Amino acid sequence: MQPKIWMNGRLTKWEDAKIHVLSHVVHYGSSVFEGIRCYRTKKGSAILFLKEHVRRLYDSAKIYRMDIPFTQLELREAIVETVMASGLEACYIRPIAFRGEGALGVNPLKSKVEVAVAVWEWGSYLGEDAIEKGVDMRIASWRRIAPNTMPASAKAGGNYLNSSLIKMEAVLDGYSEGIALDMNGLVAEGSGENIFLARDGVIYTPMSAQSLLPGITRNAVIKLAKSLGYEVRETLINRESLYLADEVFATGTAAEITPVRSIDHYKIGTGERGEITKALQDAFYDIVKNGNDKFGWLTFLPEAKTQPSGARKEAVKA
Ligand code: PPE
Repeated sequence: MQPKIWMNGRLTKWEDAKIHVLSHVVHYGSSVFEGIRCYRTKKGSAILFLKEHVRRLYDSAKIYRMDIPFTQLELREAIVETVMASGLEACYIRPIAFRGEGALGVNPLKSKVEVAVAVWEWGSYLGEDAIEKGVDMRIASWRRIAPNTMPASAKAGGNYLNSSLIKMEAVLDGYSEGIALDMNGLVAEGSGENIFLARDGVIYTPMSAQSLLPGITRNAVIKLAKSLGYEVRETLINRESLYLADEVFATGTAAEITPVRSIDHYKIGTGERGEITKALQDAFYDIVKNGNDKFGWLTFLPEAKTQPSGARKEAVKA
C-alpha cells in the first residue's frame, strides 16, 4: 500500500491525490517545491532541516507571487503528519505548491494555489556505490538558467526543464550527472546538487548569486567544514579549477555528500573519495545516522526515543 498524500489540508489516499489536466501548472510549470529527508537515526526518526526547507518553499512562492493558503507552522505540521501516517521510518518528503485550476493563459494570478505533501522511500540518488566510490560527471553543454531569466534561487518546477536537459545529456552519455556553467562560463551547479571543490586543504564553492539554488545541504556543509577547522571560500570558480582540484563533491538533500571521481574523463585527485570529503561525510552521518545533533538540525518524530509522545506541535514549532 502506498503512503497517504496530504492535499490541501487533509490526508488522502495515494491514488486519489489528483489534479485536472487543465491546471495551470501542467501547462506552464508553475509550481514551487522542496525535497526533504527523514532519517532513521539511532535516536529515532527525525526530519532534517524541516524549518529551513519550509521557509525556502515560502521564499520560492513569494518570488512567484503565490500565496500559500497555510502558515509555515501548519505546513510543518502537515509534513510531520504525512510522515507519521506513512509508517515509514526513513523517507524522502516532497511538499509542493502549485497553480491549479482557474484560467488557462500565461497569467497565473487567476489560478488557485494548491498544496500537497507526498512521501516515498528514496535511497541513494546518484547510484549504489556513489557515496563511497564517487561518480563520474561531465560539464553540461547546457548553461544554467541565467539570473535575469528565471531566478535559480527559487526551487520552481519550471527550472527543472533546464535540469532535465542537463541530466538527460549526462545520463545518455554514460555519466551520473552534469555540471552546468552559468552564462559567463563559470561553475554553477549540477542538475540537482551544489558543487564543491578542495585544493591544498581549502574548500571552494560557487557564490549563491551564481545561478544556483542556495542549497540547504550546501549551507550545512559550509558550517560543518568550518567547525572542522577548514577554510571555505564562496567565490567564482572556473571550469578548469574543477579538473585541477584535489577533491570535488556534490551536495543535496537527495545526493547528501557525493564524491566526484572524474569530470569530462579528467581524474579528480587520486580518483577516489578524498580526505576532506570523507571528513564531511563522517560529520554529516554522525548527525543523520547516529542522531548526534549538536547543531539542532533534526526534528525528531514524536515516537522517537528522545522525545515524549504528543510532542508533534512542540517539535515543529522549535
Ligand atoms: N541545486 C539544485 C538544482 C537542486 O535541485 C538541489 C536539490 C540542490 C541544488 C541542493 O539543494 P538542497 O537539497 O537544499 O541541499 N535537489 C533536490 C531534488 C532532486 C530531484 O531529483 O527531484 C533534492 O536533492 O532533494
